[in-house]
Amino acid sequence: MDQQYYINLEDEFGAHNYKPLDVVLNRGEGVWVWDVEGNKYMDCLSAYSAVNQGHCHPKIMNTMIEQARKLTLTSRAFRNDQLGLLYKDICELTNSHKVLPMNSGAEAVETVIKAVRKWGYKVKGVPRDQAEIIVCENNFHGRTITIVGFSTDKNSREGFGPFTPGFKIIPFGDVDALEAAITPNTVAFMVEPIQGEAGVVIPPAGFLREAKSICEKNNVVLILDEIQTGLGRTGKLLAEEHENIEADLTLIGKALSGGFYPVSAVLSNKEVMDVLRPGEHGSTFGGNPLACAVARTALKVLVEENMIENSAVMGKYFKSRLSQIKSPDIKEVRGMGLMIGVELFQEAGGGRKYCEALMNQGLLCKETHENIIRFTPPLVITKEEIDWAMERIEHVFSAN
Ligand code: IF1
Repeated sequence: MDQQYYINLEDEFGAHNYKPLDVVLNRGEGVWVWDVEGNKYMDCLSAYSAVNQGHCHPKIMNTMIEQARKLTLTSRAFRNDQLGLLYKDICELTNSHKVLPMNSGAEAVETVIKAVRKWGYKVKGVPRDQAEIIVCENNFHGRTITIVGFSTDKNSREGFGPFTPGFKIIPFGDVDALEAAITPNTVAFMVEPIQGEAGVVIPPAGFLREAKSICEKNNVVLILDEIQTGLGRTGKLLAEEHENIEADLTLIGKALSGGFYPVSAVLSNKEVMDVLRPGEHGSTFGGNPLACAVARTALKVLVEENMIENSAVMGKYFKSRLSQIKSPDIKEVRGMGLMIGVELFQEAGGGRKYCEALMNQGLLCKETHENIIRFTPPLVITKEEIDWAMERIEHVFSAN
């Protein structure tokens, strides 16, 4: 079947909440994917950083198959032998004290909102139903009603109200605004170390460190959403390491399973988590043995196969090569590790055009906010593969 057949099926029977590039994929290996007609592409999106370990990593795949043969789901009504092992692995790797497993990133965000509110009432002494959480402009934390309620993006929010109260919005990277927004009812400040959807926006150096000290001073919980920046993407296991801090609560997801399966988790280095008692929170699939086994191997290969160091080294190389492109369309190249954004001038006519041209050259990436092209390949990418990509990227920028 040619691609059009599958595209027509999606158009006819599917919801139209996405506008994907017209490439229909059916196979992946490492940084490469193939479409149904056999064309090969380099994946420079990595499923929004969920396949940091590369497509169909053989060791993760093996674990998935082996565990699927044994036991997949018990619910949390009973225990399973993989859950405690995953907790231990995560805690040892990240220095956390407690882990709460969920499935999607949005669920991890919802979990943390519940936890810090409860902590506010039980521990901090905030009056009932008065808890406030501070978030940033241009945030992206997911798609649930509560989460889109504190989004500042029109598309994400418009038409979905009424929303959950209790959120205050400050400019990203502004410590003075953070300090000014804190009241006795503030329970938490939640922020992405680098804003992904906003267009790979890096805050001023020192922002997270200062935010941490302001939070500490005011007995406010610092929550870092590392669902996208975590697990090697920025060249460190967690992006917080660039500023030598530890958040009170950290959210991870996406690459926690290497893209095999939705697995997310809330990590806690403070006893906020202990306020959640039996019956107050959970999920049918959260912490299931298949998810835990897959996540354990996904973390293991990330570390053992030096993907985090590779992200740092290759990210630097990729960014420097991109910075050398001479094009009147490019306004800025920025990024950390293999989380790189190329911002175009308004006059360039939008990133979509470039993404389509790159697709025709065999390179898949995705624009964000019209004018920013994101390059976030799997962390297993080699120098030769970046050179291959750069030939195509340079060609497309010189042709336009
Ligand atoms: C879509 C972007 C990436 C996230 C952070 C929580 C979540 C995400 C920092 C929710 C999810 C996604 C979802 C995806 C597009 C995407 C994205 F373009 F919006 F910014 F990754 F780059 N926190 N990010 O980035 O996690 O519930 O989806 O598992 O199509 O909505 P989720």
